[in-house]
Amino acid sequence: MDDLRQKYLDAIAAAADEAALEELRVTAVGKKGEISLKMRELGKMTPEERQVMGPRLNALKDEINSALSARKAALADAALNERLRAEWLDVTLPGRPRPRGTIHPVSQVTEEITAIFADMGFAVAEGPQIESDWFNFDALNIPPEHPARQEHDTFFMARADGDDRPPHVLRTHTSPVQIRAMQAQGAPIRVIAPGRVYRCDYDQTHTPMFHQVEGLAIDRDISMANLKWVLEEFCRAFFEVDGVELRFRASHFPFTEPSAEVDIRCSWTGGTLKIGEGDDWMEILGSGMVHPKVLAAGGIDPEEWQGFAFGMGIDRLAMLKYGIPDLRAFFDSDLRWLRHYGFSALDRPTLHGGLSG
Ligand code: 2U9
Repeated sequence: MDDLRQKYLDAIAAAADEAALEELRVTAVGKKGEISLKMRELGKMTPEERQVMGPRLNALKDEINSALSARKAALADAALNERLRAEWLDVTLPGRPRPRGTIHPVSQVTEEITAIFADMGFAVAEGPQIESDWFNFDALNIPPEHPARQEHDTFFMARADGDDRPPHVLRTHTSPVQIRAMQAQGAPIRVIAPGRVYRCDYDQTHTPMFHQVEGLAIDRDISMANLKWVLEEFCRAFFEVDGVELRFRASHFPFTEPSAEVDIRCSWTGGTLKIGEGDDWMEILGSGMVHPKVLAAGGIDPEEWQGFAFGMGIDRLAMLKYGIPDLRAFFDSDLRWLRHYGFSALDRPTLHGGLSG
């Protein structure tokens, strides 16, 4: 009996995990375990022997059961302690530093422009930056021999040797986006297309990649008067001056007829620009009524529908609104410049936002 006791108590003390403990429980005190079998032998004993052995076997069974529970609890404690040690975390450490980047002025101004036109019911349309020459030129009433093709300083994509099809181009304006939008949605339509455009030109006021936003509104009875109101509302909201005054100057673009360039009243005194006052005029955008051929290229019947379009340079608007002197610095990725001219991620563009927001 003592040997049996010692054997099991030693084995329990040495058990490394719960599975080993369970195996020991079955061999010792399970239904067919060693101690249970011994208890069955009580029946074959004399009453005197039974009176001695019965209580001793019961006590042994109890002792083994409590040794099993104690060992099980000790193993659970050890496992918990190990987890607490391994997964320890100092919650008093300072948090991670905030990212130090800023919103680029071009992104900020794009968001501001989008918010203003969204408020007037314009959706945002997007399209590829590598275009076929049909979408970039032909559809916009710029046929191959048209002088405007040369003026666009186009970047051409290479074709494979022996492929005689006209090369793709880097879009020179966002207008192809509106052709695609017209084809996909039909009329009526009201969209703006902000995005990157490319022209092979580089000097103080030109970079080979810049940003445009163009707008298009097509309906049955849209006129130049609607164009004028939309652009005035836009300028009022964007430059945050109630007294904006615009001047429409007759002009020419292949894709609009009639066409107008739009100037804004301003003053330049002491090198600072003030919008809405003074005796100077500054050109800020181009516009017009969409040419019937352009409507047709977009799959819209010019006998039934008409509308206006406009275009402006986002980079230049950003320079004017936020007093940024040099266009080329926009694309230098100079962190000191970005910290100076960039915007906090917490600044949300709103209709009343921007300068005062
Ligand atoms: C479609 C039909 C007509 C978009 C227009 C202009 C006039 C314009 C310039 C302003 C400054 C480009 O960034 S800039 O150099 N844009 O003067 N853009 S009308 O006309 C469209 C566009 C798409 C389907």
